[in-house]
Amino acid sequence: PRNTDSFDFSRYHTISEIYSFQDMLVAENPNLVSKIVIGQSYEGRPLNVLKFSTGGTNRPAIWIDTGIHSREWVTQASGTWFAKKIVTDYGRDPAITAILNKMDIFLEMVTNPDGYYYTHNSNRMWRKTRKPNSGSSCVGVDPNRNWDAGFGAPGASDNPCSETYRGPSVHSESEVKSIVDFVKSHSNFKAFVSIHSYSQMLMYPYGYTKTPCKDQTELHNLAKKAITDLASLYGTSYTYGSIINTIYQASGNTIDWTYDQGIKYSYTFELRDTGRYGFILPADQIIPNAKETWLALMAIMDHTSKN
Ligand code: ING
Ligand code: ZN
Repeated sequence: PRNTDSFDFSRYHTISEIYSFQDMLVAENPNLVSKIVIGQSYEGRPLNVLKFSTGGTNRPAIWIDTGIHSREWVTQASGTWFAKKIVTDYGRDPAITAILNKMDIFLEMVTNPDGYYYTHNSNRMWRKTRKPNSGSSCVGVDPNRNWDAGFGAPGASDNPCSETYRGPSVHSESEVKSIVDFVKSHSNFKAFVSIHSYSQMLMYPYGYTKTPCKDQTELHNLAKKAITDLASLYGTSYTYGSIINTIYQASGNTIDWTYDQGIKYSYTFELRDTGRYGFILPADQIIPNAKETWLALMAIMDHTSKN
């Protein structure tokens, strides 16, 4: 495609197609969208973040990432759809316009680019990063177990061959450390949403402990509102709650770290479906999935901007 209007959101795209989509979106919307390279992956690919901003300096901000697990293709695809939705609706939809007049949105669409490339070219079911592990022939670390939040606790593996290998040390993965450094230096994130698939869930901290987080009541009520809005479109049913009570114990996960950094509205999604197709979700579900998820994101962003 020559522009983002002719980008086909109803199909899955390669990493180079997504990178060129990002550059086209920036070129078409220079007053709203810019691209920030927050680091590079183990194999040297850029870690691109799109910034949606209508001005100001270091405004309170919302972070959204998709594709930290490479095989969860509906998430990267949804990320591209969200980006187009923001530029299309800004100035037309009063709700997103009000949010963007107060806050910035940062969107990392391909959070694990080496893994994403590998799912297209070698193994469709690859989940982890692609960094070799010393002393093992198994490759990669689970980037959703590598964060400094209960690192080493139950809910992750110390075996490099495991799909949930936590890595040799906290933030050992460049794809994780680059976000850590960016979030710390920005220091004004109010919401952080990390998007996975599949299972149809909306979760908040914690994953590493059963101890309820201090904002549990507010996060629970907002999650209920968000999944109710989501279901209003096509009736898709989501469960919700803390990570450990909703899916399983998971230590070193992204949003436990962001929450403990003081980012109150830390959420993680598991998008469609509930297992019929799993990671290999048919492409004709990309747009309906993205549209319903957007309603939940809007609920979270709207609440964040008013609190
Ligand atoms: N499931 C998640 C996993 O990393 C999860 C569940 C999500 C745990 C968010 C903690 C935080 O195991 C998938 N499908 O990746
Ligand atoms: Zn995942």
